[in-house]
Amino acid sequence: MKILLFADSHLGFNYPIRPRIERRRRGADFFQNYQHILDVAITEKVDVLVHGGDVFFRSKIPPLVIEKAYEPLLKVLDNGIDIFLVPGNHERSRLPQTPLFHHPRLHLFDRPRTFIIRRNTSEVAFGGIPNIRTNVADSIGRAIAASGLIETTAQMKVLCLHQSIENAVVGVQNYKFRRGPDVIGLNQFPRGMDLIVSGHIHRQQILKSSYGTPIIYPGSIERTSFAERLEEKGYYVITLSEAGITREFRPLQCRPMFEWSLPVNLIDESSLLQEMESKRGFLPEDAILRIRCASPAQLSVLKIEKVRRLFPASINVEIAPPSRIAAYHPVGYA
Ligand SMILES: [Mn+2]
Repeated sequence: MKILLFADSHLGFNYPIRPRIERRRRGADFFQNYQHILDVAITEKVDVLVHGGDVFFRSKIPPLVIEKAYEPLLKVLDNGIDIFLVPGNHERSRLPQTPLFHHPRLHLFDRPRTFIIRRNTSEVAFGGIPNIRTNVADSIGRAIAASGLIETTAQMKVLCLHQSIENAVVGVQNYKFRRGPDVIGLNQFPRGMDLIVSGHIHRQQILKSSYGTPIIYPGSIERTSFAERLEEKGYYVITLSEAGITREFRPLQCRPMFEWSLPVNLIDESSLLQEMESKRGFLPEDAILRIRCASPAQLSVLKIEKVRRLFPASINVEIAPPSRIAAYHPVGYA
């Protein structure tokens, strides 16, 4: 059985429906990679498509974005592909309703539950749990038991989640999740699972449970924050067979991110703008740029509209406060 696994598409991110100001936004990049993945699922005739959660960027989504996200799934379903959706934290563990949820090949983990997929002689059980927002360490055991995955008699068992798991790594500083109330311990997964897949962590990586089950994070399909600027983005194509599991990471096209730090000695507007002007030639034309101020004084003197005018319209520009002011938070998952 061939599975395509992706997660954290965050559709609706930087996708204003009626923008007050016309400028390049990043929202279309997310839809583009999303559509690319659905096209691959169809052309490579996968059996199953798993979305590990955070389909959408937030829980209140404009109807247009909901429609744009769900509409292309119908073609996937009509090609005989089963789709599994794990509600993530960004959709508050619930996805917006759609008539698609009544399609016999669309399987939603709206509560802990298990679906069995049969292809020729093989039989794979997919158990899943919607995102548990607090105290997952306490409740994950009960949730897995409630899913019915443990006692199913299918040949192979896949567990689908949207959670932080012990030893997962995020961010440019390689922050590593240790055990805690909101983290699942590697010894909390039951024996007898063949594969565990999860969304939530935006960096693609593979962990192993205490029983040796591979845990695959496909990562997000685009960079949602600068903490992900060094990460390759993509999805997995996985085959399950009696001989075992093979997996292949496929990269997606992503726009490059740059962070500039302004020299601390510059404080007046014109010398700051001049500094940016002298460096802009080093950027590729599809860059996403963050300009980091060295002091609160620089931040107060810079006007974003003026700064944006220095760069080609194809480059996204934002200004950030001095990094010591912003409290450190392990973004790069969310
Ligand atoms: Mn996410």
